[in-house]
Amino acid sequence: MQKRIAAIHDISGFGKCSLTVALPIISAAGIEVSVIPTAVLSTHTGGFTGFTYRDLTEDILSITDHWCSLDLKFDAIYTGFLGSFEQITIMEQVIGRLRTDNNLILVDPVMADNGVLYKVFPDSFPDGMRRLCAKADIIVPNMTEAALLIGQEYKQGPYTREYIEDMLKKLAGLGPRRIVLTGVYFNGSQLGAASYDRHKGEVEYAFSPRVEGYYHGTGDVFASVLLSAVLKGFPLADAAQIAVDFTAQSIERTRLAGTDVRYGVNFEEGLPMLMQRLNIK
Ligand code: PXL
Repeated sequence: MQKRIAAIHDISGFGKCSLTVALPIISAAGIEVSVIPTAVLSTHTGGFTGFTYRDLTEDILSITDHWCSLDLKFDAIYTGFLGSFEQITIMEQVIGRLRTDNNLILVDPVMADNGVLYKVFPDSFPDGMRRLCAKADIIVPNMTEAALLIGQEYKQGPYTREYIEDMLKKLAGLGPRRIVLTGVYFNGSQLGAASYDRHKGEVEYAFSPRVEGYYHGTGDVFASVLLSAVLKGFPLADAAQIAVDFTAQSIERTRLAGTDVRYGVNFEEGLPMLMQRLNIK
């Protein structure tokens, strides 16, 4: 049967991130996506000034309740960028209402990058995010978000296996069974992700050649592919490799085109290859 995901992120009109990335990627994977927009912006907040920002905090629970009244069921709940601190508590309620015995809760704790918390969020945001992560089956933090979640100082790489594995275990200690940590590297030539499943007790790595430059929205591209592959039945480490490759190729395509890094990555031209890799006939 076709799978169905509830994606709960902002919609930034321009700049390819959150819902404008999650929708096309998950749909291309042959999975139905329903959305709850957390905020509507003219662009994302990374590098643009003067963006519009409409907070939709008040709509989230009404949308959820309407869905519940229709008895809609979701194979996964996928949360990303939240429009306000209050939305963290609301997201816990949404998860409480939409959770079933066998659906998957993926929380992407979108809040920081490159060692700094996004300036739209208060300093207390990581505390709230830590509570939300405790409700998740899978979390996909980058290295900055991971450090904030476990209350550790952010360190730039290259990292050691010991450092990454210690971090993964501390993250699993927050509650989620499975962690996929992004932005992991042991040398200058490769970049990727580390996955950890608490039940298996095993850390697995997925790398791809590093592409220079900081491109926006890549975390959302990564998480959307990862979740699609997991719902398609791929083991977590294989799903992470598919997501690392797809994200790195999207970045490389964008770098070759010389596009403004704020405009997001050209993931669209990679979708046919992704569909093949996910075995979509
Ligand atoms: O890609 C993460 C993200 C999502 N949504 C908005 C953002 C960002 C990162 O800056 O600003 C609105």
